[in-house]
Amino acid sequence: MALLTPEDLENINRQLQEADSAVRRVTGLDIKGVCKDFYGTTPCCEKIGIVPVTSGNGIIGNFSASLHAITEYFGFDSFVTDMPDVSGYYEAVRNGAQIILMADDNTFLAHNLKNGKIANNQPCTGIIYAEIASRHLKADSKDVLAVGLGKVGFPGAAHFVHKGFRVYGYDADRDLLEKSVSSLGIIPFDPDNPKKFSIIFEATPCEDTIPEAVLSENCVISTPGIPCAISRELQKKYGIELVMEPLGIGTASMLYSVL
Ligand code: NAD
Ligand code: 2YG
Ligand code: MG
Repeated sequence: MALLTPEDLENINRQLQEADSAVRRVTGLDIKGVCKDFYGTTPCCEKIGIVPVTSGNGIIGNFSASLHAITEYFGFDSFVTDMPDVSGYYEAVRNGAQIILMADDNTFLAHNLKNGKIANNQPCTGIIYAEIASRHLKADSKDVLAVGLGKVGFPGAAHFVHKGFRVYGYDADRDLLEKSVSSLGIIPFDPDNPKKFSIIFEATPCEDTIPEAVLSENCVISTPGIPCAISRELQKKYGIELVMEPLGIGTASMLYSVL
């Protein structure tokens, strides 16, 4: 399990601004615009309670503070509870939270207490990064390469399939690749027989997962995976448009999905 580190979340406001600019260049809309358009929802003064959780590996420095910054960045009214865990949940509800955000090592959820809707970060992240890539204004075909088909990558790949893209999928785990091929009808990507793509989606916890042979000039790589899938050198060489941010895009997707 790949957990965030406090270093991943440094300068979260700057990371969000840069991601917003990249999403605008790729899609013509900002992150909020894509979420609004995709989920068909608009915030309406929902108050968000962020509850730190100590179980398992415990509190991640910067995590709750980053969620606070992210929710405010997207225009929500939010607060972090003083107490963690069950006491924090109680505090959040007593202080008027309509949406609860909290995460342990396995599940990061958003729960709207008014309408009962609940969201899980992994599928919400995969889906929104796929949605952003699918809107690439300069895509030259409906072909997509999806690398990493785990808890984030599989829902992302499924989203491209539902939108009518031809998805070439790859995962280092052969069983998982087989499962994705049979359940989604995607084409298994053969690294020994590569082709070029203008849309690439990556969701692995490893670096350098995208071989140079698949890169086309000005392609989009939309990747929630940490660390980055592609070296700076290759980004520059191919003029790659990179959509990558450690927490905010996925959180926006969760929040818009429960409105
Ligand atoms: P997961 O373990 O469920 O899936 C990762 C998959 O990547 C696995 O199936 C694994 O076999 C595959 N993989 C590993 N190395 C590979 C390689 N070199 N080539 C191809 N496939 C490879 O993990 P997950 O929950 O899907 O998370 C994926 C990544 O996304 C992690 O880095 C996680 O921290 C990150 N994440 C980011 C955000 C965000 O908002 N940016 C949100 C959630 C998760
Ligand atoms: O409250 C806290 O500070 C901790 N209990 C948060 C734990 C979050 C663990 N999850 C992760 O690190 C991520 N894999 C999921 C977060 C989504 C964005 N990358
Ligand atoms: Mg994100």
